[in-house]
Amino acid sequence: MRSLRVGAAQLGPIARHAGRGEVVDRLVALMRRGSDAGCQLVVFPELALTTFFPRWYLDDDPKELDSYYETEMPGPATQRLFDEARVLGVGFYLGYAELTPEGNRYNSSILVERDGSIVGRYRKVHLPGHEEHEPDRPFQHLERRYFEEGPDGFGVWNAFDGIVGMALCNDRRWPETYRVMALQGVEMVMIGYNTPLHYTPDPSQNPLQSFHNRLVMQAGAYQNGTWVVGVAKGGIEEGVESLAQSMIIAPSGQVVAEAVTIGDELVVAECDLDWCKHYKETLFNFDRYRRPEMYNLIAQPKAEG
Ligand code: ING
Repeated sequence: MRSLRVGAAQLGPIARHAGRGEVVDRLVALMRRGSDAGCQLVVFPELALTTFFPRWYLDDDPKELDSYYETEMPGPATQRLFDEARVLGVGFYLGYAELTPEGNRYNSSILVERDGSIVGRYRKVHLPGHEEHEPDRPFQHLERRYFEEGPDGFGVWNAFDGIVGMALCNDRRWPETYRVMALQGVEMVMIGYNTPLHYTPDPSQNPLQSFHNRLVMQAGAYQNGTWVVGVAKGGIEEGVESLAQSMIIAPSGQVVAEAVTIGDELVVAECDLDWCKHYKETLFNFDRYRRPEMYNLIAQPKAEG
């Protein structure tokens, strides 16, 4: 049995002007709790170093906008987290806003092994929300203005004695996210998220946020025979109520552990990576049962215009 003890490190709100130091203190505290609980891996949320800044139109204050991005990873404020990982022998997934030397801006995550080395990096493929300022909204969701769509697709990495992959927030709602990684043998998908409870384009979805969160991650796990670790930044962040409900889901689709608060909380589960075989080698034996020649429409490029 290839057992991986995982900690879903849920965060409560991060204030608009919170310094990196106070945030990294919270991340280190959760990582230490993970270590004390015997975890080899701790999963943090999306944009885990700052408040969810795309909720505001920030073009009038480029200094503030730029302050939310990391130009180095690890950088001066985050080196401490990498050092702690190495000392404790605990790896981690961290969501953050990336500003590359070329000036590209991505909603990114990194995967760090137990020796503190960066194993992989992911840049969010599915960017929700809108591109232009919509002042009538109660709050903005300007990810499509402040990030570019990730150009690298969905990769997997050999780490933690298994095959692991990363996604971010809205990605979890798209079945292709899990399937592309499952076709590469993924056994655990890590997904950080910031999900407001209010969805301005269709408020009828508001009471269904919790149901939809579970639905998509449980389906993704079961239909691809993979573990899924979903980790929220939840609670009321700068006045916006955000879904918590971090959870760890088995390849069967069963929720094996979930958060019970809307603040900083560590949710721990023993994940047997060999459990994936029960589904990958039976119902979802892709080589035997999949009919890609019947699925061409799914991968057709979008019509121009
Ligand atoms: N957030 C949201 C998500 O997909 C959203 C977008 C907001 C969807 C509110 C539904 C309701 O969970 C991110 N960051 O992708």
